[in-house]
Amino acid sequence: MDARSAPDEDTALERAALDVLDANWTGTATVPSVGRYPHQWSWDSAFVAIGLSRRRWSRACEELLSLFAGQWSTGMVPHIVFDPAARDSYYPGPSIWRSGECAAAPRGVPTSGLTQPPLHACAVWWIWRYARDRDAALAFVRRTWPCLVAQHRYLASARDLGGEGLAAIVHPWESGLDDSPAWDAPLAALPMVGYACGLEDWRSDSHHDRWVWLALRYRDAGYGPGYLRDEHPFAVEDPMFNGIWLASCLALADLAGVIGADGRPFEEAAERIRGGLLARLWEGAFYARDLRAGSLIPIRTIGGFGPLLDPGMPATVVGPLVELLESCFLGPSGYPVPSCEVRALQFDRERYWRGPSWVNTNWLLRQAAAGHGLGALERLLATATLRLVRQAGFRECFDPFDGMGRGCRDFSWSAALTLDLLA
Ligand code: 9WN
Repeated sequence: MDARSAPDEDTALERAALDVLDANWTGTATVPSVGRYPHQWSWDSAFVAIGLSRRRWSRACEELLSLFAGQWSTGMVPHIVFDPAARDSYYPGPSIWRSGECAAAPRGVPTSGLTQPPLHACAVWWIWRYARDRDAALAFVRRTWPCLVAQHRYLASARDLGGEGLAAIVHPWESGLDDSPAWDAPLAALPMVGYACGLEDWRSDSHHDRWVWLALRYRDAGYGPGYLRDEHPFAVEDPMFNGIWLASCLALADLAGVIGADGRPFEEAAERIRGGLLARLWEGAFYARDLRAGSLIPIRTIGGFGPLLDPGMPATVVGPLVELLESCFLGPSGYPVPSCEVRALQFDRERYWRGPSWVNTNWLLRQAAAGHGLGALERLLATATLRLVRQAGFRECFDPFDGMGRGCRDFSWSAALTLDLLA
């Protein structure tokens, strides 16, 4: 059935999505989920702003402005901006990150010390594009422009740990794809035993302990760029993070035209990232590069499709990528797109980024398909995603075989991006 064929159903779905977003709105930002994630997350807010831009334009602006209130003086946009009024139910919370002790962090706005995929320039472009009040839109672009430029400058300087133009993530949480099997090997290689963080000795082998250990180590080094370059044991060039960064560079080049700034530096940055992706992460498919091990991580995940977000990717790369998507991700799953190649040993249909399908990555791939003129793929991804939320609701993620909802309910980006798909 065509998932877009029934107007009454569409209206009901739109209403339900707006209800979720209203319920998750704190007055200044949208939390991903009231119970499980009671603060503001960075790339979640970008997706929410995109979804709201055609329905609640001013709130889409507020969403990004409240996120930028947490931006560090280095330009880093933190992956969490904490709401001091929220129940302290999320771990690790502000008392673990201790951003207030770091001179670069904003005063009075507790944040994490990590970042997340830099989708924000794309979100600002969306807000600009769909504004009815063109003066207000121009004012918004002018206001956010310095934040976006600083964010991109930070990535190009402090995060080019490989020295070849790509940004490195320094923690799996920075990828947004937290427990992706792509991070198993670099996590397993962490020299954890013997490091006492003040809370306890680390002897556990669980992913969660390794995530926290890594965050604490970075914190104890004062969140410094020199430490990241020379000592931090986790540094990975991720194709999804860099694909999103590239798309945002192109959005910045377009936004430059809006405010009469020079867009060329951002076009050049996009070219540099494209060159880095092809030279460093492409080997018949895109893989993440473990900078500490000095090698590619040989597992194909949803992250490997991030570079498709670049409309300038050559056909010699787009062709094989689409073939891979169709044969190893779309074909074997009834409810695409699984977050890990279905035949991989690490694939797990029940565990977050190790198998389930997600609305946000479906939406990103749909954008990518549109950018390459792949109309059939674009429609398939939209239809499949709407089918998921119609059948299971705005869940955090979905079983790729039977479409059953997984993770929390009433999840903001699932609702927000549904609005965009219905628009
Ligand atoms: C850690 C909020 C975030 C998303 C991530 C998702 C999950 C957090 C967690 O939730 O990560 O940042 O506690 O697992 O993996 O993509 O931004 O929705």
